[in-house]
Amino acid sequence: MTEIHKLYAITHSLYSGRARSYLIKQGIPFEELSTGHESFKADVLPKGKLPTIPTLVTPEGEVIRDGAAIIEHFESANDRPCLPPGPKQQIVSALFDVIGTDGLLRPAMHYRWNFPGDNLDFIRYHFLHSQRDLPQREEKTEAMMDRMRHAAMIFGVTDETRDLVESLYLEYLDALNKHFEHYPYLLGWRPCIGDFGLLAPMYAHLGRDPHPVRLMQQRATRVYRWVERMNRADQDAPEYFNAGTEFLAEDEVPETLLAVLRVLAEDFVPEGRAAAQHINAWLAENQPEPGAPAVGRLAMAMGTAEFTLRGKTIVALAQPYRFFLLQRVQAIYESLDPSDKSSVDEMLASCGMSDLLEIKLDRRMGRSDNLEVWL
Ligand SMILES: N[C@@H](CCC(=O)N[C@@H](CS)C(=O)NCC(=O)O)C(=O)O
Repeated sequence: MTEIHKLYAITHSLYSGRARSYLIKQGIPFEELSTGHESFKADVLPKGKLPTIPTLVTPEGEVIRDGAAIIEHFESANDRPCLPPGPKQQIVSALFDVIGTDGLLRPAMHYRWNFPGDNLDFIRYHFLHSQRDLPQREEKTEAMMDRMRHAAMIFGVTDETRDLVESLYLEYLDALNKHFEHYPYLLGWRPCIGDFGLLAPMYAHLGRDPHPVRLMQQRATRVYRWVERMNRADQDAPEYFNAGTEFLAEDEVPETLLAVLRVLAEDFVPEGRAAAQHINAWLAENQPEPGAPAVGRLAMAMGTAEFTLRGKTIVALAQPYRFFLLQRVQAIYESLDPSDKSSVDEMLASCGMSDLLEIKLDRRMGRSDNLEVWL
């Protein structure tokens, strides 16, 4: 038996970037394989249940599907190296994890799919080579790409909203760039869970596809450096001359990071409210059995929710996964004593995120047999 983990993933996949970075940073030896390998269909999928990446196979043969579950597998076994000690920092870390994996899909899809002149050949290479060289490979590539091309629209980018999506992204990018003037990671000198979540959209799409990566390099060099840093095992912070090694002391959440959250709150909060309302109506109508899967592929989506942002209407896919991760933020809050709760309340109010503690689905979600399920 080998000690090497197998990570089924691929370079251009959004969610893969999160798990890969975690394995790199934690020094966990792994080999990366695409799902085009025979072993994926034959051995992994029956246990992973859905053909999504990342999916991890441990040296003992355990299969773990889903980036959050992969990270949790190692965190729980190793004394939680990526959980900051303070309550405010824990909340911020968990919040960036949700925002990264679910709150930045709109710009990620927009900058990948709506700049075909710069991006298309590059993207096609990756979709093509994620599969074996079988006769229908070209056809399958086009079909896969068409399915994903629609994703930009499904998440709310249209001719009417495009300028708005871009302005919001650029404001966020500028704010994050400013934050990294002071620290190499979100909460100081080492990555927290939130860094990995945030890397998901910031690597494969926004920090690697030709059009958006140029934008990032030219406009937000420090963000680009963070993306590089998150893919290296060492701290990779030579440009910080006072570097420490830990999370910031005394549960500090820098004002520069709150400024990032303030921009992100503008769509994340109203979108969350609208999606919760939509999914709650779906739950009331469909009454899924306890244990029924709360996850599917894009095609099996529950529909869209509508919200207003800076005077424009955005219609975007409502996905339960956002609330699965939001439950974790809310659970951290619930576990706090009253004085910690009030300092968290004050922090969230200062960046427009207070409502997130209240936005909930009428049914909780858990995980069973590699699937998110309704409890
Ligand atoms: N919740 C999962 C989502 C994984 C996911 O949707 N991955 C995409 C690639 S970035 C995928 O495999 N899509 C294929 C499909 O949905 O069929 C995670 O965080 O790992």
